Amino acid sequence: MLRLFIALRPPPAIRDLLADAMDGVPSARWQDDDQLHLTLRFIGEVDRPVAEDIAAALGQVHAPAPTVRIAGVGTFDRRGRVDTLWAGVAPHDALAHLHRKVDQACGRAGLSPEPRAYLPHITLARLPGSAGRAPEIAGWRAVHAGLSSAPFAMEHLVLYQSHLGHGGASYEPVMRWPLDT
Ligand code: 3AM
Repeated sequence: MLRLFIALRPPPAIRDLLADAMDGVPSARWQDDDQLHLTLRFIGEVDRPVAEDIAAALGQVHAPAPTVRIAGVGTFDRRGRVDTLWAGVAPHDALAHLHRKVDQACGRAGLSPEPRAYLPHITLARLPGSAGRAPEIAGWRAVHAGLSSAPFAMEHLVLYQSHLGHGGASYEPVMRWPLDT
């Protein structure tokens, strides 16, 4: 089985800007440079023939390469505790359009549509145990609220394989397709 997801990869200057926001929360497991991505669609575990159908369907996607900028930071909570720190991107329309196209391509490969609302973000850190870290997390959000970049284009759709390990996941780009520029 292959654990897959579809994402966009920010360019190096943007990854450097994001790395500058990776500080000030002692328990955070900050993402390495090669882990930084913007997820369009999480697929999960599929066997190889399904992966091949997904790749074939993604190869048929035609959509403009989204141009976005980094816009602030945020957090995801699970069961009342913050488990993810992320950077926002704006505007959302081009990403939502691409997300729909990718979701439709996944549908053609036999996957069900994504049930959750799509909130574009770039994960900066996982928090394995954030209990007692609320002041640091609030401080981090306040310091980086104005995080922003010039507009940049993400020109490739990337199919990633996720390898789960003890120190967190590593992400391997397995195929990529150019978007329209
Ligand atoms: O882009 P991020 O880092 O937010 O959280 C996981 C990561 O997203 C997400 O897929 C990306 C690559 O692992 N992910 C993992 N399991 C998931 C699930 N069951 C999931 N997204 C939705 N449902």
